[in-house]
Formats: sequence, structure tokens, C-alpha cells
Amino acid sequence: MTALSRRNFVKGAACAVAAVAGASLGFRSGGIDFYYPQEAFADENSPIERRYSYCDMCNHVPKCGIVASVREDKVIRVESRDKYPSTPLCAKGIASLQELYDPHRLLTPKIRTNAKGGPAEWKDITWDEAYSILAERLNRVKAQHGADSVLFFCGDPKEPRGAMQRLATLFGSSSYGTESSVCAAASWMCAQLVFGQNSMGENPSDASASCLIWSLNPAWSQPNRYGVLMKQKERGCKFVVVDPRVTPTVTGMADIHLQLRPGSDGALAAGFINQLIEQDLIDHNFVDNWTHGFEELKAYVAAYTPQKVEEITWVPADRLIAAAKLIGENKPGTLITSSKGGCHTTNVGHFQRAVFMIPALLGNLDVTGGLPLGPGLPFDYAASTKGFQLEDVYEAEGFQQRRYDREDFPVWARYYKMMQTVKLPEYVDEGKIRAGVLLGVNSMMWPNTPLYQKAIADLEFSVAIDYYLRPVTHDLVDMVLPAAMCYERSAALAIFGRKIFLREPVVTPRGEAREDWRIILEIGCALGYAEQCFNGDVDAALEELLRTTNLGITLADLRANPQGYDVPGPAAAQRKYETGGLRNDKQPGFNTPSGKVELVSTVLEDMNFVGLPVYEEPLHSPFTADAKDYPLVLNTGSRVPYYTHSKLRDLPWLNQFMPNPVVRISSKDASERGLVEGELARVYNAQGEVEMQVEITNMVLPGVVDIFHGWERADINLLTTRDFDPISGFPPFSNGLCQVASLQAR
Ligand SMILES: Nc1nc2c(c(=O)[nH]1)N[C@H]1C(S)=C(S)[C@@H](COP(=O)(O)OP(=O)(O)OC[C@H]3O[C@@H](n4cnc5c(=O)[nH]c(N)nc54)[C@H](O)[C@@H]3O)O[C@H]1N2
Ligand SMILES: Nc1nc2c(c(=O)[nH]1)N[C@H]1C(S)=C(S)[C@@H](COP(=O)(O)OP(=O)(O)OC[C@H]3O[C@@H](n4cnc5c(=O)[nH]c(N)nc54)[C@H](O)[C@@H]3O)O[C@H]1N2
Ligand code: SF4
Ligand SMILES: [Mo]
Repeated sequence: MTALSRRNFVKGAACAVAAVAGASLGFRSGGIDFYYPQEAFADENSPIERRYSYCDMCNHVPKCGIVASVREDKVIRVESRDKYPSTPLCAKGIASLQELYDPHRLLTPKIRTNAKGGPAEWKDITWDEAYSILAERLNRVKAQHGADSVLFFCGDPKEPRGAMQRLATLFGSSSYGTESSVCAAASWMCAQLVFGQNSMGENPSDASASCLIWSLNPAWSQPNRYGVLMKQKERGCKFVVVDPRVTPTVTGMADIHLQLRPGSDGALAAGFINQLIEQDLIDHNFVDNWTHGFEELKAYVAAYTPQKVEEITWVPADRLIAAAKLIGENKPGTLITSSKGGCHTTNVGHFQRAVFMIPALLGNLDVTGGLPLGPGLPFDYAASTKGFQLEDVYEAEGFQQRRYDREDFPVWARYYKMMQTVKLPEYVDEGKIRAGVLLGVNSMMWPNTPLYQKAIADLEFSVAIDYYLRPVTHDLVDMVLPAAMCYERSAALAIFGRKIFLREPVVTPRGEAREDWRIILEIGCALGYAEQCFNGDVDAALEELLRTTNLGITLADLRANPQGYDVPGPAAAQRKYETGGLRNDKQPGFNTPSGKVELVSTVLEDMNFVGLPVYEEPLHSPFTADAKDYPLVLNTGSRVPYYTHSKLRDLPWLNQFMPNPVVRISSKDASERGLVEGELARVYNAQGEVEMQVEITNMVLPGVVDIFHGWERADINLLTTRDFDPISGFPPFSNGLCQVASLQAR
């Protein structure tokens, strides 16, 4: 796709859209005004209605609230929504309007007419034809090879996951997977292992004296959250930020910045704990009564003195000492971890546990102003329920025992009823997976992209569901189905604490596009599960989802409360581990096998892993032999404010900010290589090579380069390696090795 000129944009869109520049563009109460030219409307006096929606451009949950101004079934303006828990809209949210009316959107079901191997040629088909072909093909694969050989997959989109998992289970397939097998879930799992429930940490509240941010850059990745944190900073909450880069979050918020070498988190976390113990900052009462393995942990971290940690992590010893003191002396304090930053390393299954041990050792768990625990509403993070996902069927019918990923990643399989997808190439090669229903799939999301492209291409049959035709992945599938975008669809729910919002469509889908939920339910009907798929009726499915919460809520309740439905319930109590409020069996303690916070994991030990949170050096690092040829640490995927993963590159309002892929490099490394700002350079290692524009910056440490992922023309996952953390299965996107050289030097 080429960048759109305004003229093409206006001509190609079903209706015309506003100009970017000029008088029609201006900030207004947190939003931006966009007006269609008058000639776009049949009636020049047609009314404008304001309707509630929410944005899903970054697929975060929950999302930012939007008020859409709608005229003649067209969204003409988007603004931040007042009195909504998540605001304001970021640049991507505002540009959602441009994506909605992008003339390149996929608007009809298509089937491939040529053999795989080159660019796909497509023929438009009707929805009925599409369903009939895919049902026949999927049922054939099932009859020949069993239901598990069909993969049901959701990429970054979160909203359709409950429906997709239900469909997989109805079909009888244990092969349900999502992008979460390289995002966030490693962190949740570590929290499970330590204190028995998912967590990514929590924002500080007015009662918090400190906050340890272990690698998150919400200034760019969650702008709505950044403002919330800044308010706490202004109130006086102290912040320590652990991040290899000098981000706006660091400059805006950090009292102390621990700028570590990417991938060395495990050593830094051990050193942090060492200092909490050395400086006698731990909560002895909590540690004595509620933790398991303290003496072993203490003995292990004793070796991680600030001086040794400095050698490993490059963090100055005095800074580590000061950071532990700041967090340890300012209680209660909370912790925020990242779904990405530190997760993408082969040591994550150990180091993230060490990070979650910090609030435990300080007695900051489940206290006001600390890290709250305890059962929330019975939804998962994608706003679905166990009942709707048919988890009872999954368990009763032995899906778990049949899973292909169980041997590769037993700890992962224990915690998640979704496949760890990183071994997809192997499962396809071995004939285990032979077909796929792939919603929002992007082959560039995994390390060493070509192997995943081959895996997708080798499927006997695959159907992708997407907003766009993206050749890097869709050239490899047999059929594509057009998905409706957020303004065009209802969805699962947005849930904030005990407040639930329903989103309904504000305009009719363009072309033939249909809602993801509807498509999944209709595929289910075509496959023979019409009754369990509510004959394709999305409202009926959402009603069932609400019924399975046992909260007594109906769709009518949600519709009657457009400003959010408050689920009645008790105020959250503190220290529920003392009263039995955290465990399924209602006994005091934590939801772990020992009932304690596990500083040495009994679960891991039972599965023949080391129970202590041990530090292991990345397999490719400045301390390994290949650093001779590839001396720079390759840190990939740190979020930029304008793009989400592989998306949005073609929206002019966003593309203007970052038209080309860039490699961020320190001035020291650039001058050593004779690189000048803006030139095109080679970034390469033993596995692959890409070309990118040089950006010389103090943001990164000497010895490290920083590169965003998802560029089709410079896919950094050609260089990332398939060394998977044995506990979580996560790949080392954050810490490979590479070299950068001027193209002139070839
Ligand atoms: N090197 C490197 N690789 C990474 C990462 C990294 O940091 N570094 N990060 C990893 C992480 S954390 C993640 S989450 C993944 C993300 O990787 P992906 O899951 O691949 O994310 P996207 O590229 O945003 O989207 C995939 C596709 O979904 C489509 N899509 C988006 N929304 C919808 C929707 O609502 N419905 C439908 N039907 N389609 C939709 C998009 O058009 C796109 O084609 O990448 C991972 N890969
Ligand atoms: N604009 C935008 N927003 C997004 C997304 C997007 O693609 N674009 N994607 C969404 C998704 S799916 C995700 S997972 C989140 C991620 O959200 P964040 O976790 O905030 O994302 P990042 O910026 O990738 O990583 C946070 C910080 O981790 C640091 N980091 C990198 N390597 C390491 C390391 O080895 N150790 C430590 N301690 N820190 C490290 C980076 O320098 C970065 O500043 O963002 C979400 N929001
Ligand atoms: S952060 Fe931006 S892209 Fe993400 S939901 Fe909010 S407005 Fe949309
Ligand atoms: Mo992610």
C-alpha cells in the first residue's frame, strides 16, 4: 500500500473524509474535530448524533472511551469521552477515523485462486459461499486427522477471544492459541507462581508512598495511564523506573532510573532483593508468617552484591542501593510490571518471579496503597467467562491431556487453557496442526518470521479474518474474511473494576464487513453448532456470557446504563490472606500449593525446574562468544506512540511521524561505525539482515540498539532467535545480538 493522498482518500472512501490540515483540525476538550465536506451528505441539514464507543486501535483492554459524532451513518468526528475511566484518546485513537474510511480496507470475503508460493490472487465470494467452503474443508481435516489438528487462533485482538475459545471447544479442538503466548502472559504466570493469582502490578493510589515500575513506558504504550501516574507523582509518590532506555516515563516520573543492560533483569532483581535484606527493609512479620523459602532466597541473593550486579547489568552500584532504600522506606508502595519490556527474555520465568517477590518481602501485598489482590469479577481479561468458554467441557473431555504444547511447556500448559504457539512451525511440520481459523494473524509477530510463514503456508486450509489484506501473512492463506471495525460492531464488554460498559455499533459496517463475534458464531453454525452458537446472534451470545457470570446482569441492564453499570458488591478488604479471602478453599493464605508466597516455587520444583528465581545470562549476550561478530545488544519492539505492532503504517496522520523504520543507536556506537544521522544502514546477525535509517540518540545505552517491530519492509523478527524460556516459552525479543554497518561499507 502506498501512502494516501487526500484526493485518493476522498475518492476511494465510500464517503469523503476530512482534511488533515487546516482550519478543520484543532484540539478540543481532549479530542480533535474532523468534519466531512458538505458534499458528502445527502441532506445538508441532516442531524448529527453523539454516540458512545471505545477505541481498540492498540487492542489494550479496557480501552479508551470515545464519543463519535455520526451523521448519515458516517462517523464524522471522534472525541474523548468524559466520565469514562480511560481517557484521553491518543494519536492512534484519533486516527481510527482514518482507518475506518481507508479505501484499502478489506470489504468482501475472498478466496484464493492461485497456488501458494507467490502473491495471492483473490476472487470475491459471498459469505454463504465462504462459510460453506470453510466448513467443508475444516470438517474434512477433522475427519481425517482429528479436531486438534485445526488451530483456532486470535492475534492481538482481544475482544473475540471468548467466542473463539468457545468455538474451538465446540469443534473439539484443544488447539486454541493467542498472541498472549508472546505477550503479558509470562508475567501473569510468574505472579501465579509467587502469590497464586494473575497480576501485572497496579497503579499507585492516593495511599501509596512509592511505586516501582519494572519496565513500562506508558507515555507511549498506554497514554491514558500516563496521566494517572503523573498525578501520583505530583502528589508526592516516589518512583523507581527500571528500563534500559531513557524514555519519557523515565524523564517525567523517575526519582531513580535503573538503566540496565537488556536481558539482565534477573541479576538486577536478585540485587534489589539482596539490598532489601542487607538494609533490613523487609517486613519480618509478613516474611516469617506468609512466605515459603526465605532462607534459601536470602542465601541465593547474597552473591548478588551491588558491585557484582553492576558488572552484570551495567547499573551503578550506588543507584541500586539508593533505589532499594527509596522503595523500602516509602511504604506502602506498589509495583507495575510490563506485558512486554522485561517479558521478552529467556530468563523471564525466573526473573519476573523475583520482581513479584519485592512487594511481598516489603509487606506491600494486599494492603491499601500496595498491590491489591483478590478475586475480581468473574471475567477474564478479554471480558469472557469460564462458563461461556466452556471450560467445564474442556476439562471433562480431557482436552488438557491432548494438548500439543504440554510437553514443550508444561508450566505454561498448567496455567493456561491456550496453546503456547511459539512451536507452531514444529507442530505443522510434524503434521499435528493442519488447518487454521486465524483471526488477526500476523506472521511477523514471532521470532524468525520465515518459519512461521512457512507453517501458515503449509496448512492444508486456512482462513484469516482481518481489516486488511496484508501480503506478509495473507499471501499464505486460502481465504480472507472482512472484519468490522470498532465503530461498526458491538463486542464483549469493557470492564473497569466493578464497572461494566457495553459497546454497540455506531455505524453500519462498510462493504460486506461483519463483526468478529458474528463471524465466529456463524462459522460455528456452518460447522454444525448452530444452537450453541446462538444461530449467529451476537446479542444472544452476549446474554449467555452475562448469564454465566452469575451476577444477575442482563444486556438490558447494560443498555440502561450507558455511563457504565456498577456491579454491587463489598468494598475490597485488606490482607485477605489472613481471613481466607484469597484461596479457592476459603482457607487463610495464598492460592499457591503451600498457601504461602512462594519465594521458592513448589510448582516449579515439582516439574523439575529450579524453584529459586535464578539468574541466567541470555543465550546471545555481550558475554557470549558470538558477541565478537555481533557486539550490539538487539533490543526490539519497544513501543512507539504512532503504531501498533504491524498496523497503522499506511494512515497518513500517523505515518508522517515515523515514515521509515529506524535503528536507534548511541553516538559512541554510531561514530565507531562511521554512521551519520538519517543514513540507511544494515542491521544484521547470523540469522538475517534488514535496512533501517540511523537515529543517533542518548535514549539508548552504548552497546545497545533499539528497533521497533512489525515493519513489513524491515522485519526485525528476521533477526530475533527462537531460544525460548523453558518456563513460559517466551522468545528473547529484548536481547539478541546484532551488528550495524553503513551501506557504504559493503
Ligand atoms: N520483535 C518483536 N516481536 C514482537 C514483539 C516485540 O516487542 N518485539 N511484541 C510481541 C507482542 S507483545 C505482541 S502483543 C505481538 C503482536 O502481534 P500481532 O498479534 O501480530 O499484532 P498486530 O500486528 O497488531 O495485528 C495482527 C493483525 O490483526 C488485525 N486486527 C487488528 N485488530 C483486529 C480486530 O479487532 N479484528 C480482526 N479480525 N483483526 C484485527 C490487524 O489488521 C493485523 O493484521 O507481537 C509480538 N512480537
Ligand atoms: N503505541 C503502542 N502502544 C501499545 C502497543 C503498540 O504496539 N503501540 N502494543 C501494546 C502491547 S500488545 C503491549 S504488550 C504493550 C507493551 O507496553 P510496554 O511494556 O510499555 O512496552 P515497551 O515500550 O515495549 O516496553 C516498556 C519498556 O521496556 C523496556 N525494555 C526493553 N527491554 C527490556 C529489558 O530487557 N528489561 C527491562 N527491564 N526493560 C526492557 C523498553 O526500553 C521500554 O521502554 O504496549 C501496548 N501498547
Ligand atoms: S491508548 Fe490510544 S490506541 Fe489505545 S485505546 Fe486509547 S486511544 Fe485507542
Ligand atoms: Mo503485547
